[in-house]
Amino acid sequence: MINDTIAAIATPLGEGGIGIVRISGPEAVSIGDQMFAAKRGDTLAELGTYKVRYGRVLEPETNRQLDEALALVMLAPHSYTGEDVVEIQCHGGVVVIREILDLALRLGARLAEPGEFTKRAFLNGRLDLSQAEAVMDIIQSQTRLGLEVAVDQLEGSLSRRIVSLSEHLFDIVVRVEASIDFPEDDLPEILPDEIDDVIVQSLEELDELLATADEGKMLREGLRTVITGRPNVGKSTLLNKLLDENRALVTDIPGTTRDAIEETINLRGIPLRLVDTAGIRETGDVVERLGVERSLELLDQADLVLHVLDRSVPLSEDDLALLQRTEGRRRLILINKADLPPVWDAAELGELSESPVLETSLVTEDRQVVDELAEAILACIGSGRTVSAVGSRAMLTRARHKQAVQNAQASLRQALETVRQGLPLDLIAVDLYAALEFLGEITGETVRENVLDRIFAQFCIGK
Ligand SMILES: Nc1nc2c(ncn2[C@@H]2O[C@H](COP(=O)(O)OP(=O)(O)OP(=O)(O)O)[C@@H](O)[C@H]2O)c(=O)[nH]1
Ligand SMILES: [Mg+2]
Repeated sequence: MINDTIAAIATPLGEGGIGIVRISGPEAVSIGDQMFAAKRGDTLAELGTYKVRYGRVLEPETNRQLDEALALVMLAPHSYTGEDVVEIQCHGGVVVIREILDLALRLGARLAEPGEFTKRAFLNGRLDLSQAEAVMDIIQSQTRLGLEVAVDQLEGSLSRRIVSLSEHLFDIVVRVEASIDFPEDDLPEILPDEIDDVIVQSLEELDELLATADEGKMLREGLRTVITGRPNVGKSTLLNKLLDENRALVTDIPGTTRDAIEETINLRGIPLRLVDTAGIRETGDVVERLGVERSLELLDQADLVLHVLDRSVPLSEDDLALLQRTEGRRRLILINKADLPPVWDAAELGELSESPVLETSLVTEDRQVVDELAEAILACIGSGRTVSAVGSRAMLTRARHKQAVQNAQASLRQALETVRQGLPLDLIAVDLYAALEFLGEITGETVRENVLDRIFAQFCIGK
């Protein structure tokens, strides 16, 4: 049972029109009454739920006024947290809002931990875990498409799928158990074929969900896209082109870029976190060498590699060695400077050119080049096809979801094998229960406290 009252600043700290201090818990209204005096003279306790008052925030110790504000009352259970909530909407200044929060804390509230309001909403059954996660995804969404997926998840798109699947499985478990417990009864015995069907169907549905995981993660976190290649091939030119802005320095001197430069672009709904890096080469220059080391580290962490080559100078061992380093990764090879006379062609890449290859010239003003690049990148990440069909489809947006689905599948496969080998039914029940437990992790039904803490710790303060 939650019995303390928490408070936090719910708006970003900075200067703005309004700032909100949110108080939630059994003492929220009484704390609110001790710090807020309504112009009308009535108390928040008298007010009732979903009511607002204009008035003054007063420090009871000194009777000094801290600000003019609105106080909003939302009583349990019909509030975000499911508890009594008071929101003080004051002027949005750093000092004023901190003073008001401090006052609430002096009056008995405890400073909320990150995500604690949402955690309470979850513990009070207002949201399930995947919906709680969606709240954070809405706040952090980087593109409209990412936002839509998050909103659908908040509305229960993923939960509904998981719950209906679980119900099917649970129904089977119940009947399996009945036939174990009362083998002599006249209960319609469950046939192995029927169990087989349900498991196969569940496995298929979970496969469908799993197929959304890469894209879901991509929409939420963006794709770490590292631009690599030898010096002077046009990496920074590529970054600028995709950004449509002269963000990175471009010169004809090899070794221009030293520090990695990161910018996010929206590629048809997918946030691409583009990193332009120092060109890779052996160098005696200390600063450049540090840049090269950093480039290689970034390259190894990339979700997508854009490897730029220069067609106007001979292909070198360095190019090939670097290409080998990212072999098998999600990669697009850009053969640049197609406007200049070529000194080699794509066939020389041999097997390495099994990655998608695009010949291009990045110096043209032609915007079509950007479209071609976008198409090539989308094709490379296997997107576009599914993204456009996202609709209100359930998606797995986190590694946690994916893991749970995979674990559930493993248990189901185990159960299936048991059925097919004609082994005793109680063995099936164990695996079906395990599968249900894994699925329950997604909605939070069976999740452990430490996992919960980890999830909510990623939230912002005041949410
Ligand atoms: N002709 C031609 N020149 C290009 C093209 N793309 C880039 N360049 C030129 O190539 C030179 C190097 O471009 P950058 O973008 O600075 O190359 P980089 O790969 O970032 O180089 P480093 O930062 O030194 O590793 C510049 O003079 C660009 O204008 C192209 O398609 N055609
Ligand atoms: Mg550069």
